[in-house]
Parts: sequence; structure tokens; C-alpha cells
Amino acid sequence: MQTTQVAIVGAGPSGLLLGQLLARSGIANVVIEQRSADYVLGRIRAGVLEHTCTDLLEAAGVSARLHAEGLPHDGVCLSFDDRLHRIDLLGLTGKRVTVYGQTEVTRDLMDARRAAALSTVYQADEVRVHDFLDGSAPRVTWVQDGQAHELRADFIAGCDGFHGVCRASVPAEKIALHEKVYPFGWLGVLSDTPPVHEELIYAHHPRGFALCSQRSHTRSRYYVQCSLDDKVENWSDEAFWNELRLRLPAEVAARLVTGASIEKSIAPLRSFVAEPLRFGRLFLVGDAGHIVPPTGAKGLNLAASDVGYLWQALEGFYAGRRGEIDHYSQRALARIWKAERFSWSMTLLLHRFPENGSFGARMQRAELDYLFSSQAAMTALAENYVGLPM
Ligand code: RFL
Ligand code: PHB
Repeated sequence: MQTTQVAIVGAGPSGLLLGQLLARSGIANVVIEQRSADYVLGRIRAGVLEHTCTDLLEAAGVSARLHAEGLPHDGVCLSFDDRLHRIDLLGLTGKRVTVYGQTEVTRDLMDARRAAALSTVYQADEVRVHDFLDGSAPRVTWVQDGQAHELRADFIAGCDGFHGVCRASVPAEKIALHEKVYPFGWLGVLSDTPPVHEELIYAHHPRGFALCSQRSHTRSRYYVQCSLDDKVENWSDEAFWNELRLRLPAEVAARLVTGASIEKSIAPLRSFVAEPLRFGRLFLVGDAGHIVPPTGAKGLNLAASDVGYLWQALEGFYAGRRGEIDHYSQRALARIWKAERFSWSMTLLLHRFPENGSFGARMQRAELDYLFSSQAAMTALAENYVGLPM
């Protein structure tokens, strides 16, 4: 049987960032992941990082490539009624965001973990967490190559995403779940084509929402709102590009450079929060504890801020301030609920909701008109988009 201080379940951005920060503070940890490293790197997800996230990546010593290759964005655009409207993030808040893919963040963290020779188990089957509610000796068990393994730790960090085992292992009477599922999804395409615009465009259109994002000057990421029963196989590249063009202002659509998709997937949209985020010696971190619809670009950033709070709490605990772990859940949830509110409101503002009728559509238009007529409203959007302080 192996022992460590913190057993981390999941090698997504939450688990890997926590592992790196703890190691820098001299706190031993082992990461246990059910997939292979290549599989984790193959998932195309987030693209926009808040400064709170880039600050933590810096603290973890993994920001060299982020600073060299990340694209600072000073503004973001919304489009409706065939026109582009800009929100001056830097002018309104003094802060920017950075466009740098989650895949690259994960790769940098994996490289750093390997360079520091920190222990990581990939392709672990039947991962289970035990004895975390009472006592001080929680355990993680798993099976690899037919062999049973056990890791004893002081704490378990559940960084295993929405479908993970950690939240599912908490007795139902100890956890409250708050959820809203939206009646549509996002169909996303990644392509090696130059982005249609230098900044992101969130498009509100009678045919449905669309988003023009990017990973670099030569790689684009686009999304269109689709129905929940849509299948990726039903969308040829050509059908996708045609639908995207229809939802953008004509002058933007005319500039769209299309090409073969290198990834195409459908993601459902959901808001979800579990309360609390600590159960004895088990902490839930990132998507394991909460989900936001991607409209606000907050999922990865919230995962990073959870990690920031838990890092502080565990550092305090091992420095003799044992009570600091008692505040993790409350501190993290205060920020999570604000990001939930922002992501929900952006989703309601920008998507097509036929079930809300013409009144609902007029309310969206009135809100968009108000937004771009009011410095106060634009500032409120901007300060949420760049990320609220920790
Ligand atoms: P992850 O990334 O899901 O990683 C969890 C890891 O745990 C592993 N795992 C297990 N390991 C061991 N045992 C088990 N039983 C396990 N079960 C699961 C999984 O294999 C996986 O490796 O969660 P984490 O680390 O908390 O990170 C959260 C982020 O991935 C997520 O919030 C973002 O991707 C959300 N998101 C966005 N966030 C942003 O901040 N900005 C964006 O622009 C943004 N765009 C997006 C997004 C998510 C999207 N999708 C597909 C959900 C765009 C999309 C389309
Ligand atoms: C992305 O680039 O994948 C992306 C960007 C902004 C969002 C969601 C996704 O709000």
C-alpha cells in the first residue's frame, strides 16, 4: 500500500494544477486518472482564460508558453441585427482575457508534472474513494492491469469532472444538488483556418446562437446552437459553415474562411452546483462540484479558482492553521454562484428560446439594446467576463 498527503482523483486541469501548486508548497500528492494522457489531451474544450487563472498558472510555474503563445484580448464582440457591437474589456475594467486552449494548459501541466517526477497513474480502472467522512485516513483504490492498488492519504481531492466517482460517493442525504438543463446544445468545429475576427463574436440571431472563437492566428473554434437530438454525423462541414454564415452579420460572414474540420462535437448545456464542496476529508473541485453553460467562458476559470482556494486551505493546514480547510467550501461557492449567475444570464440573453414566444424574443432585444446604450451595463458584463476577484 502506498501513502501520500493528498490523493488527487482526475488529471484534468483541476487535478493537474492542484498537484503542481501543492508540490511547489512541499505537499506530496499522487494523481489517479481513469483515461490515458493522450485521451485527456484529445478533448477539445475551453479557450478563454481569466487573469485569476493565468496568475495561478504562473504560481504553478507553468506560464512560459502561455505568455509566449497566448493571445491577449482587450475586448469581446456581440452581434445582433446584422451588426457587430464591441465591449471594451480593458477600457471598462483595466483587465484583459487570454486566448489559450485548455489542451495547451493541460499539456503544459503534464510536462511540468513529468519534469518534476511527480507520481501520476493513468488508465486506472474501477477507481473508488473510501473512509473520507469520518476519521483521518481516507483511501483511494483502483485496478490496473488486473492488479488491485490502494493509496492512503490525509485528504482526497475530487477533481474527476461532472461524471466522476467522488461526488457520486457522497451519501445522498449529505449533499444538495441544484440543476438547470437547457433545451439545446452547442455543435463545435475546430479548423486550421484564420479566425474570422480578431476578437471573439457571440452572435444572437433568430436562427439561434453562434460563437466565433479561436486558438491561434491560424486555428479557429466555432459553435452553433443545435437541438439536443442533433447528431454530429448529420452535420457535414459544408452544412456547418452555411449555418454559421447565416447567423453572423453579412460583412463578417463574407470574411469567413472555411476549411476541413479537425474536430466536431456536440455538448449539452447545463447549470449545476453541488453543496457543500467538502465532506470530511474529501473536497470537490472544478466540474466535479459545478457546471456552467459555456456561454460565459467560466468553467475552466472556476475550476482554477477552486484550486486556488483549496491550495491555500491545504497549505494552511500543513503549516499548523488546521482550521483553514473549514472555509474552502464556503469561499469557493461564493465565487461559483456569481459565475453561475453570469453564465446563466448570458445563455438566456443570447440563445434562441422558441418556447418563450415573441415576448421573450423582444425582452432579449430590449436587453441587448439597453446593454449597448449603457456604460454601467457594459461595465457589469465586462467585469464578470474578465473574472471577478478571488
Ligand atoms: P475535467 O476536465 O472534466 O477533468 C476530469 C478528469 O477526471 C477524469 N475522471 C476520472 N479519473 C479517475 N477516476 C474516475 N472515476 C474518473 N472520472 C473522471 C476524467 O477522465 C478527466 O480527465 O474537469 P476539471 O479538471 O474540473 O476541468 C473543468 C474544465 O474541463 C471545464 O470546466 C471547461 O472545459 C468548461 N469549458 C470552458 N471553460 C472556460 O473557462 N472557458 C471556456 O471557454 C470553456 N469552453 C468548456 C468550453 C467546456 C466545453 N465542453 C465540451 C463541456 C467549451 C466546451 C464545448
Ligand atoms: C472556446 O474557444 O472554446 C470558447 C470560447 C468562449 C466561450 C466558450 C468556448 O464562451
